[in-house]
Amino acid sequence: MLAISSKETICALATSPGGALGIIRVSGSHAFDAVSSICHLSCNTIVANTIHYTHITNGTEVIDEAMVSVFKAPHSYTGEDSVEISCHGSSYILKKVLGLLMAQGCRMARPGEFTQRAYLNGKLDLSQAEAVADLIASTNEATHRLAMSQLRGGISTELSVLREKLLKLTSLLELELDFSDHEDLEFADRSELLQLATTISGHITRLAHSFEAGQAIKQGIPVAIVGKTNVGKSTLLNRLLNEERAIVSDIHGTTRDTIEDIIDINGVTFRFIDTAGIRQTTDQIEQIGIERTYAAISKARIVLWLIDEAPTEAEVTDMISRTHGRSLLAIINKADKLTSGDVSYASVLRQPHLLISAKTGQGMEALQSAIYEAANIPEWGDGSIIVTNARHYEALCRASDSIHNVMDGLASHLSGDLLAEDLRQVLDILAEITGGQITPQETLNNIFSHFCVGK
Ligand SMILES: Nc1nc2c(ncn2[C@@H]2O[C@H](COP(=O)(O)OP(=O)(O)OP(=O)(O)O)[C@@H](O)[C@H]2O)c(=O)[nH]1
Ligand SMILES: [Mg+2]
Repeated sequence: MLAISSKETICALATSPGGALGIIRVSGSHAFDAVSSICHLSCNTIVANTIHYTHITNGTEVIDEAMVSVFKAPHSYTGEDSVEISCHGSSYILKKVLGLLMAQGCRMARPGEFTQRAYLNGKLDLSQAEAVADLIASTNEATHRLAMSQLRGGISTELSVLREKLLKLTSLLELELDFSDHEDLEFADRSELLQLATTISGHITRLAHSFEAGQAIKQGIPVAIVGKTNVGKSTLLNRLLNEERAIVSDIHGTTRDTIEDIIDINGVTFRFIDTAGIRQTTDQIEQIGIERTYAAISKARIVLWLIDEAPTEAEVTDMISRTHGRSLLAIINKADKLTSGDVSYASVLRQPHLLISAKTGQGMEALQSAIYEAANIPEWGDGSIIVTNARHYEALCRASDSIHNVMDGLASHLSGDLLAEDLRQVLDILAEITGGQITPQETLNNIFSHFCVGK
């Protein structure tokens, strides 16, 4: 079973060093006694969920003046008796207070141990516990919202909808099994069952596919800036970043290697990749740079194809085929130099395009909106769930395989009891995500080891 001894009382610094205040957390059955012995409070008898001013002392001298919050089980983050001591942020004080607590029998918490206890005590399911780590690591609006939605049970709710559908399918199958002797009785026919299984499979696939978007949002959506040499790719990167990040010159082939940097647009992080200009070359190094440009295209979700003259039909076809499966935005640069007599690009490009001047900044707002739109970020609040966690994704892929087995079995008239076994497997796999299923200790250790100490 889940082997974690909550008899051990743990303590740790919950805040980053260097701040004005430092908060020390203590949790476990001995927490009240331990804290009471280092200050002038009697945590066992004071009213739960209250905060108190006190002196932390080693018995002979006062170490700090502190505020102590007392939470009685089960009404605490961990579900155990817990105390939070807000001290002054001095590293000397904090070390000293932790030392006093350890002298009272507490031990230092491992990374994520407070949250692990919260999970084991049923305060959070596993996916919510994982969301806590994401919430702490969130750096912008998008990652914050994803973590918050998961913490508030977004994926758990979605999975319980799936579970309902799976249980319905299971019960229909069982009905078939129960009455299989009565050949004259009609039950949900197999095509109906297959239809239900297909809906479930679609639902699982949709969730699994959202992982790619989730990963992109977490790590920054990759946007490759590509095109021929000298079209102004590096100028565009610098303009977007508002700094002279890449070298700009009128010499063709200035950029030899990819250059990356991140920019937030509407609260979402985009990772822009300036690349070596595409042209025929005998220069070996430049050729390697161009290979990297193609590699950047294959890893990008959005490709900004910069041009400063009308491309040929062949060039358009080549770019469309290279960017298959990604959002391609054709961008005509150097608008400041264009005259109304210039070539009509529209017919050649075969797709919508934007007109900008990386040099003067013309069209940049429209470009940023187009990039945001191309990222296809689900509207917040429309209820769509985005999977951001690799463990959840891996489980969803396995669940998808198993539901496909069910579908194949239904199509090939496999016996009901074998089908029921596959269905049970799908249910078990989905339960792994929220931790409803007994989760192996190794998996738990792996999940919580990625937390910071004190959480
Ligand atoms: N008039 C005008 N010139 C521009 C504009 N954008 C870039 N340029 C100029 O075009 C030249 C090439 O710009 P770069 O940004 O180095 O072009 P690049 O596409 O990165 O070129 P490579 O790195 O060689 O592939 C520079 O002289 C820029 O000043 C623009 O919007 N208008
Ligand atoms: Mg360049």
